[in-house]
Amino acid sequence: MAAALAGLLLGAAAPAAHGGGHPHGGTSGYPPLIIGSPQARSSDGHVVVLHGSRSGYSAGRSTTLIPGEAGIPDGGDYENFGDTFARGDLNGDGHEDLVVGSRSRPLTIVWGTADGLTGGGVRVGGPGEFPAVGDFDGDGRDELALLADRQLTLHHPAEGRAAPEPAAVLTEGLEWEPQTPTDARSRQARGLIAADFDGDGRDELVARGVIHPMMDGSLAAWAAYFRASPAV
Ligand SMILES: [Ca+2]
Ligand SMILES: [Ca+2]
Ligand SMILES: [Ca+2]
Repeated sequence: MAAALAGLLLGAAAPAAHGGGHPHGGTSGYPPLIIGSPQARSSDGHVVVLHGSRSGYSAGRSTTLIPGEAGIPDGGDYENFGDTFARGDLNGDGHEDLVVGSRSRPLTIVWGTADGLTGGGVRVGGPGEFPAVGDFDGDGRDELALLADRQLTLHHPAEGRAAPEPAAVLTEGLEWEPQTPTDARSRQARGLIAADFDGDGRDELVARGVIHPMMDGSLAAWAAYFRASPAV
C-alpha cells in the first residue's frame, strides 16, 4: 500500500514537507522520512531523505536528492523538484522507489536499491501531475497513478528501471471529463491519494481539485473516488 501525501512539517528549512510512510528493512527503527523542498536552491528544488534509527531522526543521517546528480534527470532552472511525491515499489524488486513531482516538468522516478534511493532516475508523465502509488488490482505489485488537470491515468508496473507505461485512463468516458473548453481550462488538480479505504486488499484513489472561477467568481472544490480494478 502506498503511504502517499500524508502531511508532516519539519522545521523552517522544509517549506513543503510531506512525510509518513511504512517501515522497510525492519531493523532500523523509524522508517525513512521524505521531505520535499521545491523552493530550495532558487526554486530548482530538492528532496531530503532522513534515515531513521532506533532513536529517531538526525540531520547527520540524511540524503539529498538533487536533479542532475547521481543519475537523476536534470530539469533545468525553476524545476520545483519535490513539489509532490509518492512512494512504493514500482518495479517489484523489493526496494521502495520514490516518484517526485514538479509544477513545470514531468515527474521523476528515483529508483531504490539496497543502499536506499541510489539507483538513478527516469522521467514519467507530464508537468504538474500528481502521483500516487498503490496496488490497485490486488496482485501484490504496485502501480503508479498520475492525476493531470483533465485526466487520471493508471500505469503498468515498471520493468527494470524503465519508465512505467500508461495502462488505462480511468476518467475516460466519465462525466468527470470537462464538458466545454471553458471547463477544461478552469479545472485544476490539487492532489491524489491512494489507500485501501474499504479494506478489500486493493487500493482505491481519491482525486481532488478546484474549478474556477464559477459564474459568481467563486472557487468550487471537487473530489472523485475511484475504485479501480482494470487489468494492468
Ligand atoms: Ca523498486
Ligand atoms: Ca497491482
Ligand atoms: Ca480497497
